[in-house]
Amino acid sequence: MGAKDLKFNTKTIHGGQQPDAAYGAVMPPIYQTSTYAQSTPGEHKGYEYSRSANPTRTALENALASIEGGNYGLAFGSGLAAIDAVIKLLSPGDEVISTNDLYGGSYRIFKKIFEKFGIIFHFVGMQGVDAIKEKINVNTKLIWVETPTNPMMNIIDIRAVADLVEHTEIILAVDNTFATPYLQLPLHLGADIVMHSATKYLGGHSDTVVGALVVKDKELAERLYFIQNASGAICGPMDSFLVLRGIKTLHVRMQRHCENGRAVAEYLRSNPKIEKVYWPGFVDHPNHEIAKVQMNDFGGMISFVPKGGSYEDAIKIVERLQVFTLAESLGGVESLAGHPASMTHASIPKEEREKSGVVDALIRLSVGIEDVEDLIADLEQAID
Ligand code: P1T
Repeated sequence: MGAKDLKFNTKTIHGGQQPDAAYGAVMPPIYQTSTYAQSTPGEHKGYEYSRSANPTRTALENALASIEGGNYGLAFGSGLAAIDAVIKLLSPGDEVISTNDLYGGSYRIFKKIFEKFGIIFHFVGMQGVDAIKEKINVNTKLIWVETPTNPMMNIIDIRAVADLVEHTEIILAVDNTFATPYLQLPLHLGADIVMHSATKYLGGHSDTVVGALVVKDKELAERLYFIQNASGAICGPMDSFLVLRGIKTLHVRMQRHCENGRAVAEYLRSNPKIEKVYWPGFVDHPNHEIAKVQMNDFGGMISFVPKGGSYEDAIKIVERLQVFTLAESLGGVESLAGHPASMTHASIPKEEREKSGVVDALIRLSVGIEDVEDLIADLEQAID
């Protein structure tokens, strides 16, 4: 049976993996080495220097390719390093169309790092393809989609965007951090590049910072590999090992994240002190129909606004939480709460972020895999 025929839950454990050649270790050893002995210059066992390749990173990259349904995986030192590599495919004068509701750090690298090198970024609402169509011109080289979006939980129709660029040279990249391949497979929906902050659900234990890219196309993989090696923002062997270990339980964790996410979203919606809950599983979520088609479930990320909420109200709630930890990040086994306006999205100017709904009172939850009764009781006491 070829690795490509395996079903998803089997791929998370076995995809791209073989017992280690030296002693049959079932988990790849952490090859904590910078270099590899050569018998004569240029003759070696497949590895010469760990920026170029490292066996533990190779094991992770193969696993990433397998679970995303791609052919090539690349692991980086962070999600932002992975994004950095994608933008380095471009040249001055090239244009990028990005969703206007996305992780603040992605916005920051686009605007504050790459704009000064002459790359032009357009931020548009991507709930319909018309806004994207309007911005496409001969200089458009990349469309950047994040879905569900961070933190507003909007859903972008990946197949519709892929159809729009199908017979063009425009690259479609999808940040799959919130959904993970358990919930959606962008490459199957027509995307060219899948990107991850593997720091989140793929790693799953809040113990490492890692980024990933997966592609199907060999030529694109070679261009990205060149950038990865030439720029050097690689993932180290210990971090590769941790994410690889995380991926092995991705499916069981995601199942529980989704179950708990649903219960917490429904609880928040039933609480009269809550004004608005953003979660794509609600049938009246504006993009619910797309979510139902392109995702297998709705995930464990939720945002909400307390009634009549102010900045201070939101801060009070997140400070009072006891089971939820107030922290940046998401996707770990433990539940986290965040205040986007002052934390993850503080790098986006206030009027920009408020346009996409990131108001001062918005609170974001990463619902973990604890007993959901404890999570709901914690929210109850903090909101009361
Ligand atoms: O933190 P890093 O591994 O570099 O990944 C950046 C990144 C990229 N894309 C999305 C959708 C993300 O959520 C992130 C990181 N996000 C957080 C740290 C956060 O709390 O939202």
